[in-house]
Amino acid sequence: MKTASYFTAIIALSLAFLTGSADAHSKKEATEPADGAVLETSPPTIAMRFDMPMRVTLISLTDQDGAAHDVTRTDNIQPVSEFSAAPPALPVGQYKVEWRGLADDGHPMQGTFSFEIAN
Ligand SMILES: [Cu+2]
Repeated sequence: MKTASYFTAIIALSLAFLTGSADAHSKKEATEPADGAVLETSPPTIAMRFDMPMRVTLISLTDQDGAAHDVTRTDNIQPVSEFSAAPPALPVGQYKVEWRGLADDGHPMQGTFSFEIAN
């Protein structure tokens, strides 16, 4: 029956949203610095932890003026569960990290997080 399967699908989808198990990927990756963090000094590391190996294809660090700051990555663009890169010494300001990647299951993923360095 078409109607029944439709409702079954709706219920399955609702449950999946409630439990968060629909997607193999967590919606919020753990990051370093944490999203919204206010730091007193330039962070030694920019890092993201993934729930499955991720080939990070792009990482960018920009400040409040939109200026890009190059980070030094060590992953050789290989799939990693924990990506980390070293930023240069950053002055006081607001920063945004944007990344794109390809998950082990072939899904393209992306994310952003922000932090601030204050006096
Ligand atoms: Cu996936």
